[in-house]
Parts: sequence; structure tokens; C-alpha cells
Amino acid sequence: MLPIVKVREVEEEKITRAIIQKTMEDWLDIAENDVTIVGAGPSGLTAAMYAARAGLKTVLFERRLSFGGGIGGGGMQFHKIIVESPADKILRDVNCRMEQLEDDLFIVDAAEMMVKLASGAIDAGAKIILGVTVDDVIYRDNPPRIVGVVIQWSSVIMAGLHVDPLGIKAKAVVDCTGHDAEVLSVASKKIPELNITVAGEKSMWTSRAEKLTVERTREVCPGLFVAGMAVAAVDQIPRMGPIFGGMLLSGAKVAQLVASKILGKTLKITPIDF
Ligand code: 48F
Repeated sequence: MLPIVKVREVEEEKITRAIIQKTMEDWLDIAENDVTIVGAGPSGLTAAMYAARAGLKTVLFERRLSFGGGIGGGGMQFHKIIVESPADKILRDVNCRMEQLEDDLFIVDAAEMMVKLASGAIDAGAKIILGVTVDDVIYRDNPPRIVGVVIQWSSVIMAGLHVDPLGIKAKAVVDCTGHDAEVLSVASKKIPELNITVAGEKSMWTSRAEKLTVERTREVCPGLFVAGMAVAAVDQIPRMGPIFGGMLLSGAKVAQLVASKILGKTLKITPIDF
């Protein structure tokens, strides 16, 4: 006879109380943080991992109830993506398996890369909050600067309900929202004195796009950084298609920039020298 597994009994209100109490403890802590990253795609997850490893209190808000952004779509839904050197060092850092195609060129399973990057960020201490949309920024003047983000439940936005949002303060905000550069876009529209223009990306030119995306990863205005495809949107850089080295490198570079600014010294926190 098979053994009977004794499943612990739990009262419903105990589940409710534990979830609410522990969630509130987290939210009280993250209401003010070192770095708020927006978007859990490849650049955001990489940025979160290295920022947290540098010892920064790191929060990542993702609109969807899942992470990975454009990784999961692979190349036209074929479940593989390409990564070129030196970004393979980042994937080695999270124990993501790769198959080498040629010198310095690798192919990776999309699902493995998503989960390993997310796991790397979480293990490093970053807090990933799913189902939250950043729909505005918090700013101050003299000089004009970004000091946080405005957040709302994605479900409230989808339902079209009129619900006032909440503000989260951060020493650095990083736009990793991908093709639409949503944080930069809202800042450029609502705070013209920041002089930000989101020109939109150009058509495909893979190698140029990969190189420029990494090079132009930067602090766009005081307090607001950009990484990943959002860099292409702001600087009219070409798109690159399903090759992800540039996204990983851009995420690592932005973490390095943020850490240097906040900590006031240049620590080597990634396997790459930028
Ligand atoms: O689009 P996404 O993967 O951005 P990325 O890190 O990488 C781009 C590549 O996936 C690919 C490419 C390069 O190979 O062309 O497209 O630059 O991930 C962006 C994430 O941000 C979330 C969105 O759901 C996605 O998971 N996001 C976008 N806007 C917001 C947001 C917002 N306002 N608030 C919260 N999350």
C-alpha cells in the first residue's frame, strides 16, 4: 500500500494575513530605494542583478505577470536566440548553457535565458515586483532631475479605472522598457526642461545596432538612466532582431554607471570592463 502523505491544514485567514503582512513589509522597504529599474526584459534583469550585487537596494517593476520581455518570443517564435561575445560572460555568470556556433558566437534556449537571468537578479537580492506599471516619474527642479517613479497596478490601467497611483523614490531610475522607452517618453512630454527627445528606432542593421546600443547606454538626465532597446528609441539607433548580446551588455553597463554614481567610486561589478 502507498504511504498516505499528510498535508498540513491551513486556515484561509492565515493565508490572507501572512500575504498582506509580508507584502506590506516589502513595500514599506522599497518605497525609497537606491535604484528602480523599469521592465524585466534582458537589459532590466541584467541591470538588476549587477546593481544588487553591488550592494544597492534594487527594485524592478514589470508590467506583466511574467519576466523576460522579448526573450520568450525568440526569433519569430522559434525558441532560440543568438548571443555574441563578450556577452557570453554574463550568461556564464548565471550558469546559462550556450552552444557555440563559431568563434565568439553562441545560441541559447530562450526559456533558459529568461529564467536564469531572473534567478540571477533575485539571488543577488533584487526585488522583482510583477503586475505593476510605471506610468510617470517624480521630478524636482534646480537642476531638473528625476527622483522616482509613479506606479499603478497594471490591472487597474487595463480596466480603465480612475485610481490615483503611488510614488516610489529612488536615487536612480533606469528605463529598460524596450522599444517604446516609456519612462523617457513620459518624462520628455511632461518635463520639457529636461530636453529629452524620443526619436524612435530605425530599421534593422544588426551589428551597428548592437554596438551603438551599448555605447549610448547612459544617464540621460540627472537621475534617469537608459538601457536596452530604449537606448535605440531615444537615439534613433537601428533595431537588431533576435540577437541579445547588446541587451545584456547594456544592462550590465547601466548597473556599472548607477553603482559608480551612487557609491561615488568605480567598483568592478560585472565581468566586462566598460
Ligand atoms: O522589450 P524588452 O525585452 O526590453 P529590452 O530589455 O530588450 C529588448 C529585446 O527583448 C528585443 C530586441 C533586442 O534583441 O529587440 O526586443 O530592451 O522588455 C521590456 C519589458 O518592460 C516592460 C515590458 O512588459 C517588458 O517585459 N514594460 C514596458 N513598459 C513598462 C514595463 C512600464 N511602463 N512599466 C513596467 N514595465
